[in-house]
Amino acid sequence: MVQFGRFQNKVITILSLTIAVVITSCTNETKNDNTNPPVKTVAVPRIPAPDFNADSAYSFVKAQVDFGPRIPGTPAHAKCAEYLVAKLKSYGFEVIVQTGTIPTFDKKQFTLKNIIASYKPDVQSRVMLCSHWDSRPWADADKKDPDKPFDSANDGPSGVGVALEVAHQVSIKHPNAGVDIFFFDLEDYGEPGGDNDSWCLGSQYWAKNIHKPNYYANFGVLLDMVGGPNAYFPKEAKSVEYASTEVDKVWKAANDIGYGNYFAPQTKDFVGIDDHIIVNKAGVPCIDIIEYNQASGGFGDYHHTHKDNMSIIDKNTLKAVGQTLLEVIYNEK
Ligand code: AHN
Ligand code: ZN
Repeated sequence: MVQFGRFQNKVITILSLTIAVVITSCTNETKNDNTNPPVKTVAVPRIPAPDFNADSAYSFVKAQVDFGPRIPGTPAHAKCAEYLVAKLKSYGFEVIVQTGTIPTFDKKQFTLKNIIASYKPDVQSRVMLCSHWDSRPWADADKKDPDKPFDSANDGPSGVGVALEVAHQVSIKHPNAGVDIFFFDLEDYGEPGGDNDSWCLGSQYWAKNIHKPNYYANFGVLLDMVGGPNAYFPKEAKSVEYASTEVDKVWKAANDIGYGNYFAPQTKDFVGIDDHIIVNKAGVPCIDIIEYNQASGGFGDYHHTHKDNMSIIDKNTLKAVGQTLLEVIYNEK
């Protein structure tokens, strides 16, 4: 048997592709006498990703909202954690619940629960998906009842719902890469206009207490407010700063499969703090898919208001984001 090294294999692959191109040129082209053959580009074959089921993702968003606001310290929060853990386990993921006692800016204390789930934990090449699963305790951006809780369907559950449906598809058709899903707690308990450190308490805790020695992923994608109708996802500036290659990869995948109307080429700097910044500082390149509102030049008008409920969750947006993620995951070497 002749053994080929990696280099020879590459040469053989390139030769075969060239032969294939020559054959197709001969059969498909009408003959012309031009001595310069037409320049051909060979498309890299994409690995078919499974279909992301937006109805299923929507039902996962609704299931969270149906518990009531998932405010730290409440029964709804505790029950939702159980639901998320059970769901991830049912898809064959290995689940760790990281707990810690965390003080908040308003001098309270909560038991934080970061839910960390791994598919094929021993595979080296890994993709990380993250979202926060807690609800902000107050609709403090609303003129009416700013101190009351709100459903928070897009802020938290949309990202969690998309990630759960990715987990569901991964359980049916196995990708080559490993997949880690991080549901961070206590992201949204920050002080309005206050210190950045008052936000993202779950991811900050994880960064200081990494769940596994030497944990690493090729890159991470944070999903934040990924369910609004006609959502506009520009390239988020901090993501570009920390992980421009990964931003370009995800945005290209989205455009390749027809979701260029959601994933726009512009870069917008509108996120002061979010979990991806903490993950980047912990050493894993991480990008944020987050809705930008062109009218306000910032977050959507529902953000931290009573408008953020199931009525603003659009299956088409969940599909655009989820299908893009599957496209990236199944093509990850
Ligand atoms: C602030 O609102 C300060 N940062 C954005 C992080 C966030 C909150 N995303 C959803 N809710
Ligand atoms: Zn929020």
